[in-house]
Amino acid sequence: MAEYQNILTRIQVRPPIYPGVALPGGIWKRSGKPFLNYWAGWFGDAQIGPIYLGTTGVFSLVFGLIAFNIIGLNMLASVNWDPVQFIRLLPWLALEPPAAEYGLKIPPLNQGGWWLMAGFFLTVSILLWWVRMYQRSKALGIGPHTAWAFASAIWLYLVLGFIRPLMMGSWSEAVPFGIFPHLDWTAAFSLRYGNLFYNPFHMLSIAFLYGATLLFAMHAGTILSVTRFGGDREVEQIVDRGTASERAALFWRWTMGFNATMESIHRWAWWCAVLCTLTGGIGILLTGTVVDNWYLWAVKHGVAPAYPAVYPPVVDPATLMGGVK
Ligand code: 07D
Ligand code: 07D
Repeated sequence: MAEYQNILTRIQVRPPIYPGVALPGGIWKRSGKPFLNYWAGWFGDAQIGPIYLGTTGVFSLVFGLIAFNIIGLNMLASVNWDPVQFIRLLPWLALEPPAAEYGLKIPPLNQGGWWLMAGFFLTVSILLWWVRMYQRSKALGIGPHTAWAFASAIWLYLVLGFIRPLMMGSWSEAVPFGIFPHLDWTAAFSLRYGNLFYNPFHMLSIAFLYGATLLFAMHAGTILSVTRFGGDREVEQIVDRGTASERAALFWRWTMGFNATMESIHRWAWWCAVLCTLTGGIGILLTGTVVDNWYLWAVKHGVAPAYPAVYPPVVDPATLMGGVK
């Protein structure tokens, strides 16, 4: 039925405006007068605000804005402060990390110093936002599951831009800021280290990425398919079995002989998502530090066949280049 095939929320939930439970004392209050918004109601809850920023929230935004400005102004400077070229060329503009010759030293501002500074502010901002998520879940008396999932993404981010460059002894190993430049970095990284496809942790990360997508499609599809029986009101369904939840479970048992439970599906999804960046970070950390060429590694361990002898032998590029190790 067409009415069940809409990407937008079909029911506008418009209860009386509610500011949330009373806050214990403290210097921070919730800010913003709450109001109902019709468009917000299409995507989620129609009520906007109030928001609780708190110390970590305010500082996270301040640090994030500083990083954003450093990156933006450097990009603007790179097109001679021309706003038209800035917008036209934005996807190609970059703030690059220092060159290899600087190692881990602090370079002049316009030779990577700005990159280092932007990275510092962005990292502090992201870490403060993590603390804020953790504290807000504690304050609400709920589990810190979202904070730990975010921590897994932060782990990959820190490996890419901080931990691995430290272990390699050079900031030049890190990712540049920029839309296409960071894609160029990703492709170059794979080529430099002998094809990331042969990195087993890249394989795991991909399996969890695909797994998370598949599970989300299955779960979201299942729940939407039983909204006509109230299945989207999951809490009630858990205590009040027999209708939507039961049908959702039976659908999968009849389709593939096994079904998740209302709880387990969320644990599966959480682990798939978290393990994607967790294994990914391990894979990146091993690259260049422990394994220099994933293709040669794969040949050595019987994963990939060696190129036939008719071709000249494969030479590890690390032995040819004046790298920074
Ligand atoms: C939908 C939630 C909203 C978030 C959005 C992203 C910025 C960046 C800053 C111009 C799902 C906001 C974007 C704040 C603007 C400047 C300086 C999340 C949603 C909409 N990437 N990546 C993108 C980041 C890495 C790779 C897009 C960040 C690694 C590939 C966007 C990081 C590698 C492709 C983006 C990061 C890598 C992308 C869409 C940090 C290996 C794409 C992201 C902090 C993992 C895709 C043009 C998205 C694209 C894409 C942001 C790291 C590979 C610009 C912030 C170094 C192959 N990346 N990325 O929707 O279209 O995420 O690129 O680590 O094809 Mg990336
Ligand atoms: C980046 C976590 C950090 C993000 C944070 C968010 C803000 C702003 C703003 C809301 C994404 C900060 C947010 C600052 C918010 C607003 C407005 C998560 C991030 C903290 N790969 N590959 C992966 C595939 C190839 C390469 C992972 C597929 C090639 C490199 C993933 C293919 C080469 C790296 C994956 C493929 C290559 C990866 C990323 C196919 C290029 C990584 C997981 C089909 C030629 C990263 C171990 C993720 C990794 C990674 C998928 C191919 C290079 C599973 C499907 C062979 C260098 N690749 N890849 O969740 O972990 O990222 O590798 O070809 O570093 Mg790959």
